[in-house]
Amino acid sequence: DKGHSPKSEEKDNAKLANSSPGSSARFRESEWDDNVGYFINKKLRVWCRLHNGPWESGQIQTTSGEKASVLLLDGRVVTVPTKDLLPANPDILEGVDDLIELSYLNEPSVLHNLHYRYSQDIVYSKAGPVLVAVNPFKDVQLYGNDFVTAYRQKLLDSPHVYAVADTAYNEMMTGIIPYLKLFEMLAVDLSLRLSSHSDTMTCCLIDSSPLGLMLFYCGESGAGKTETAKIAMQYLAALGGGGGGIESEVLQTSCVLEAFGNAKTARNDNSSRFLAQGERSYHIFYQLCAGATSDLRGRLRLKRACDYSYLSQSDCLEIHDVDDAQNFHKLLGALNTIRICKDDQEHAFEMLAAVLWLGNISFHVIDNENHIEVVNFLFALYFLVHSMSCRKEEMEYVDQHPAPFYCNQFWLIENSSAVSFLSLAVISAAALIGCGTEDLMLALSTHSIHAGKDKVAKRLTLQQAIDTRDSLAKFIYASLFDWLVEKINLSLVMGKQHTGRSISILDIYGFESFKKNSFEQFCINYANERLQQHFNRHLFKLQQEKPLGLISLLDEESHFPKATDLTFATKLKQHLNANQCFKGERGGAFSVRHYAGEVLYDTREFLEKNRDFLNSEIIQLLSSCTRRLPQLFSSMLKQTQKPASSSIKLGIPACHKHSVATKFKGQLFKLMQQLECTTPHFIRCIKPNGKQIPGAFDKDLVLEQLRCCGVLEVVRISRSGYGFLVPENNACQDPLSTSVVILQQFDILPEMYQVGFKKLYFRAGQIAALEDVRKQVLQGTLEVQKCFRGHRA
Ligand code: AD9
Ligand code: MG
Repeated sequence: DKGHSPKSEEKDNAKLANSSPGSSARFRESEWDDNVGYFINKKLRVWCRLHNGPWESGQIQTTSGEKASVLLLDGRVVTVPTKDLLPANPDILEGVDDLIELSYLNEPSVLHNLHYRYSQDIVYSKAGPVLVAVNPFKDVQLYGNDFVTAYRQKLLDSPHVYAVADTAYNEMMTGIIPYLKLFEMLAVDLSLRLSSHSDTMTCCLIDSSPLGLMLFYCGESGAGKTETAKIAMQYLAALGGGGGGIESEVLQTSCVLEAFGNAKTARNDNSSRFLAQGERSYHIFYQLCAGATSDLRGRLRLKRACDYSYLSQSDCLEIHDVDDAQNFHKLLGALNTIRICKDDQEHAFEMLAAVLWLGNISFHVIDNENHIEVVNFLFALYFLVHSMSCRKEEMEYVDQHPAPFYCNQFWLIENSSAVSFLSLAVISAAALIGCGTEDLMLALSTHSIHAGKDKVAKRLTLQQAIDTRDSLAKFIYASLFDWLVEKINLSLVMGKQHTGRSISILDIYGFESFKKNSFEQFCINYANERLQQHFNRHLFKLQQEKPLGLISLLDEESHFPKATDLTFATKLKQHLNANQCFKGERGGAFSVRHYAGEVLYDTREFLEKNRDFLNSEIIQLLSSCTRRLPQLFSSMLKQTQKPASSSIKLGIPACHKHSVATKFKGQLFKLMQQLECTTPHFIRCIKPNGKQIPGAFDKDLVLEQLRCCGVLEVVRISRSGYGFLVPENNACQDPLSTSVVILQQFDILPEMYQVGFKKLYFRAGQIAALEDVRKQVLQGTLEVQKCFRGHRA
């Protein structure tokens, strides 16, 4: 019983600790005056802050008025206002497993505890019911079979993902939760990161029956959600027997899903989803370009990653320490393990190559009104060199020079009709998709409008053509991803016996706040906001905040053909300025106060990204093509079949029934419904520094994350005593009398307890009864939370 007496001595002062909740925890001056003598007498440590700087550890020497002189650890003696002092925890509580064990829960104490553990590579801590995982950014010796066994056999009980996974597993096996179904759930964002276009989110379900248990990850981008999800899956796979079987298949799915679903961003080299220089599109494109065998390259007409404009425009083709070619081979292995057959693999690669080739299709403006034709001579020289016999030196020359170079060359022979239909990009894309080259060119450059009974083809403008091309590319990629998930799910359940029980793992993209934030960040942060609300509802029983209604306004404006980003910004300001979480900013900007901080959004491209329309020509093209993957487009096309007549009247090439934001919202809604039927296990991932380096613990950054995600509140609630159960007018008595008042108030009979000098002794069962009441009150209303926020303890 380590340090029982110091602890209980400290707890005599719990009144102090309990009276200092709220993010800016501090004593009320009167209380500090009452207790400062105690701190001096016992030489207890305090936290002391100089000129709003970092909190430092020290001991109070003397006080006069509202000032105290404090001896710091480094020997300096400083004089500070008492409001800049907070009680520190005794040494015996240094590095406790669960933050709720701390006598004082002020921010410097919590941060110190996490930092103390982190410096010893103990990256996991508990905060009451929540596991806090601080990203080590290096390999830590906490995983592997020995640890799995130790946690399974309860030889280890320190906080760990394994322990959370084990609890979930036990709950599942003992059937505490009825109606469990085998399935696995991953929410993966599906943005095709082309020309910084928009994101959508898809949930991958191995079985769409009701959710059982949910391991639930939250945290900023780069905090470690995906890695933690994988560690949990490792544990569960090991429990399932390890080698072979569904377990290893499940593990291999993350390799496949990551290749197709993750990309390098500024915050994370493996972000579960392009915006700026220095970022990449999905890993799979680079892997394919780097790792495909020469046979496959030939069949896919594949070039190097730098030859594709979708990949080359961000000036970032490689990631430090990542071997794309090697990862491609790992991916092939994983695809084999999860039994995606060679034919299907080949077809999937064809679709990827088609997407890359689509990106290389350029357009040529042919009149003053910006109408275009497809630039079908872009790669003509290249094609000629390869398809007709030409000198060897010419061929080498062409091979060594990237595409844009030819583009310039080509203007010279632009008028030659011999080459005008020989664009390698169009030809390759059409061949890979399985449609005619001319059909593809027509679909990308025109759209038909109904004039009475007639259909008239109209040329698109340059921007419309680019949008159409990019929408097609995104549509193919999104369909491919959906197809892949379906394949994985089928493969995992095929021929297996269902136990009817499941553990689900949710891993989403984390909260993002960059210098420039656009539609993508808005969607990502909106999703995180919803998940935070779920967390709050579950742990605090908090009422949901009133929604902003921003998406409805965006949709309204997206359907209005004359609307611009600026009219959208003005509309937002008109409608939302009264909302406390919204602020209209200068120009086309606005900011939203999210749970994790205020984010400044730039409305540029919001409307365009939200529309993301697939025009009827493209839909027809896809329905008529000899698809290599028959299932690939079918389900996606179903959603887009009926062109919205209103948009046709308006003459815009629009067919999607729903905007990106509306679809996104719908998917989130479905996810939230499923979450509501699970028993959640929350894991909060914390990013200790912004540089992705091991060892560095940026206290401000960590504190920011702890504050905004509610971890500090959870700790306070979890460990708050019974004091708040007492009516206010009884609260000022000594602890023992207060305790007796509580017992009387909740009808605990006198014969059920005995009052000692410093302690109360209960007969069996009484604590449980009292604990029940406490829980009910705690979870009952927000009022209670306010109650101990309001310093009534
Ligand atoms: V995002 O919202 O998808 O952009 P995540 O998923 O939160 O983000 P991720 O899991 O990808 O972050 O972790 C980022 C990097 O941190 C990883 O690539 C690892 O290099 C590093 N990391 C995270 N957790 C661990 C760990 N337990 N051990 C070692 C880790 N390294
Ligand atoms: Mg991730």
